[in-house]
This record gives sequence, C-alpha cells and structure tokens, in this order.
Amino acid sequence: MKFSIHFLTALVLATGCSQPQKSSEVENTETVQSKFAHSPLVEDIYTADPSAHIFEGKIYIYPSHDIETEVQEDDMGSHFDMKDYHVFSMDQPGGEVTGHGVALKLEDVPWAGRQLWAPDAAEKDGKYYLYFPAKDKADIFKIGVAISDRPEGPFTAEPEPIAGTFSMDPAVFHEGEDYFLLFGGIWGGQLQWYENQELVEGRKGPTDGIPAAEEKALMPYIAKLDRSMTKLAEKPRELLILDENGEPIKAGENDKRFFEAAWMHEYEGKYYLSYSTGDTHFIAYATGDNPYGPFTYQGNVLEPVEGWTNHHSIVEFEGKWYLFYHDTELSGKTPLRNIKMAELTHLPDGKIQTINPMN
Ligand code: FUB
Repeated sequence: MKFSIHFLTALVLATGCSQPQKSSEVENTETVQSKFAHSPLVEDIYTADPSAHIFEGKIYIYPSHDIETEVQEDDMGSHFDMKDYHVFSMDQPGGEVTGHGVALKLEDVPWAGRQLWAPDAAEKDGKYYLYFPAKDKADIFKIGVAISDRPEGPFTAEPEPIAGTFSMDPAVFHEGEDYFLLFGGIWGGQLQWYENQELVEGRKGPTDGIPAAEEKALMPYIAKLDRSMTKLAEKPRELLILDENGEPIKAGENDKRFFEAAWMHEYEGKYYLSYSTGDTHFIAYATGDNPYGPFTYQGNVLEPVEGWTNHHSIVEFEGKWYLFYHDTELSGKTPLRNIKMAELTHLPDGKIQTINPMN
C-alpha cells in the first residue's frame, strides 16, 4: 500500500486527531514527493527536542512528549504543557524505532509544578541519569535529575532540583571522567530574569531583562557534575560566543545569538557548541578549544524547520555523525512536533555542512 506524507498530514489536520495518524491506517494510491527532507521517527505520539546518545550499542532518544492542551499560546511557551517523558531506541540509523513507554511522569517529581520541557540523559557506572527542566510550584524553571538502572527507565526523580541550576534545556557533554551540564534559554526559558545567577524580583515575561540590541547577548551556562551525577561540582560558568572579530555576539544579532537548546560535541579536538537562535529559527554553531569556551560563531547546522521551535542533538554512531531534530510535519501545529534524524557532515575545514530540512 502506498501513501503520501502530504495526504497523511492533510488527514490529521482534517480530522483534528489528538494523536498522530499511523501511516499504515492511511490508504492512498498516489505517491507525491514530500516537501520534507526526512521522515518522522515516531508517529503514534508527538515528540520533540530529541537528545540522542549511544548506550549499550544502540541509539537512545530522549525527547519531550508533546500533547494537546487548552493552554493558550504565548511568548513564554505556556502551550508546551508536557506531563511525561517517553524514551525511544533504534539498533541502527534507519532501523525500527522502539518506544519504551513512560519513563517519568510530572506527578512523580515532588518539586515540579508544570511543563516538562527538553530533557537529556547520561550514563555512568551502569546507572542512567535523566536531566529535565520543569517549572517548580512557584512557576520558576529548575533542572532536576532522575535515576534508573536501565537507559529506557523508568526513572526515579530526586526530591529536589539540582542546586545552582536555573532556566531550562539541560544537555550533558561527556568527555572521559568528566560530565558537563549545559543549560539555559531566553524568553519562556526565563534566563533573562537572572543577574549573576540570582533571580531578579519583579522580572516577568519574555523580554524583561533582555539586554539592549547593541549589548552582549545572554549566553548559555555550563558546570561540571560531581561524582554523584546529581549535583554541580562548581558554580556554572557562562559559555561565551564571539563573532569573527572576537567580540561577544550582541543581543540584537537575532540570527546568531543564543536563544535555547545548547548542545556540545567534540570532533577532531575541536568543541562544537550548537544552539537554537529561537525567533530566527536556526540551529547555529560555534567552535572552541575546550568545553568552557570561548566559542567563535561559525554558521548554521540546520535551516529553519516547519514550526516555530528548532531543537537538536548531534551524536556519532559507528563512525558517522547524525543530527536529531524536530518539525511539525504530522500536525502542522507548533506545540505538536515529531522527531527526525539526518546524517551530518563535518567538512575538512572544520565547518559543518548546513542541513536543509526541506526538499
Ligand atoms: O519543548 C519545549 C521547549 O521548546 C524546549 O525546551 C525548547 O528548546 C523548545 O524546543
């Protein structure tokens, strides 16, 4: 049976299904060239913000689980009203994607109030750690950690968020004995509400605390995790992103400045910090000589996707590199996303070949 992705998308939109329609349930004899360069990896629930890692020789994906909500869309991302996490795995790129069910629920996180946003995971000594952001009961984003003996969970949350963390979008960079937690995001991510890592009273909304256009942009943060993997070993440091003249990227350089979704990988001795530029919708990257930076802006990993948010991870599997990202192919709606993957190429000059998510 043949089906077209266009037809599938149209059917979902027409029926207003709260769950994505499975391709096997769709009958159509016409095959049309899709406008999307890659296909959704998961079609039975909505998934976003995919953080991929290689554990036990397989690709494990830790995404957000998008759901329908009555909450009105706003610039603080209130419409991203997620309540649990599901974990997925694949034996190899292009292979079958296995869903492992619910790995952690909001109601099982003692300190959390709402909005389980983009998570990440790490393995140490046979234990698995899920790092996740949620708003606490006072509606302030914090980063928590939950622990399991298995990569797919279920995970048990620590009773309190990780002391010293703030904002959202945690990502773990692992190198040798060291595990670094990256985090931060502006607007709905609340990073602009902090000065010297302290919450400034009275700041509200997406732009309170955003520097003027000609001032230095807000940057993501990094801190080493301690041996327990549940605490920071040091005060978070800012990850400085510079332009080609060695000047910090400015708050008004919307197509280059950090917005959210920081990710780090190492390739041939260089450290790559990639991130979303938010309202200009790129995944940009900068390179540096060590995980603490400074980093120099280089260009884009990924062009804008369909849907407002752009969020990714980059991982090596059996000598090839892959980008995981999301768009809204299945729903056509910004808060109902689906994860995808694409091969990523490091060019001989150290640049990354920009990926176009559209055909
Ligand atoms: O999924 C909720 C938020 O949307 C993430 O935390 C951001 O990075 C953006 O993708």
